[in-house]
Amino acid sequence: MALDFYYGSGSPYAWRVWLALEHKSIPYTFKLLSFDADETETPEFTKINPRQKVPAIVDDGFALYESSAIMEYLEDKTPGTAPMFSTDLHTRATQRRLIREVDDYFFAPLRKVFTAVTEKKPAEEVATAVDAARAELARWKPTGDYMTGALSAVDFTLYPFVAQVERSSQRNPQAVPADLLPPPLKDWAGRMQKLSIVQKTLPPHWK
Ligand SMILES: N[C@@H](CCC(=O)N[C@@H](CS)C(=O)NCC(=O)O)C(=O)O
Repeated sequence: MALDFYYGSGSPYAWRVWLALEHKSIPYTFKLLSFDADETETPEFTKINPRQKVPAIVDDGFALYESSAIMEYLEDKTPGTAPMFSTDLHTRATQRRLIREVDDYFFAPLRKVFTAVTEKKPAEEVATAVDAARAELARWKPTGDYMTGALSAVDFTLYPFVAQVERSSQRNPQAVPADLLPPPLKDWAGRMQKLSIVQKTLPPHWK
């Protein structure tokens, strides 16, 4: 039976789970919730995720939220099909570490840039946020075609944030400079963008 996948357009956390579902070819029923209509706050959805956030899944009556836990669940459900984590002990540990680093360190400086731009803060404030973001972005270098060699859950976790940087820079080049992404990350993002699973899962409101 197909699992229910609760998604909100533009959520980088929900996007990573969508990429994982597509990568692993796990059948799912797509449940698009509207943030504008507060559909994450309905009593029905609150039973699935009391924190009222997407993504969430319900698989054969089992409800799970938190994107990285969902990715691990999907991997454990069908470990042999299109793996998202390495079987090598050290690579797998590194992948888990990088996923934590995306959530704990990568996004915060970028959020400051997005906030400074959308709230039309003074140019100086935007520039300070951009410098801090550059320092974080410089840490991220793929070790092969993808972040840890083969395509993995790390790429699915990181890409939605990087795609957001590229989109912001196209829409607002004065505030978000085109060279904000360092070359290794830009090249990797170009490879990611070409993947059919990425094209299929672009946030609906981006299209
Ligand atoms: N730590 C959570 C974060 C999920 C999250 O923050 N989701 C946001 C969208 S990006 C959300 O659903 N917010 C509810 C709302 O804005 O109504 C995860 O990894 O799943």
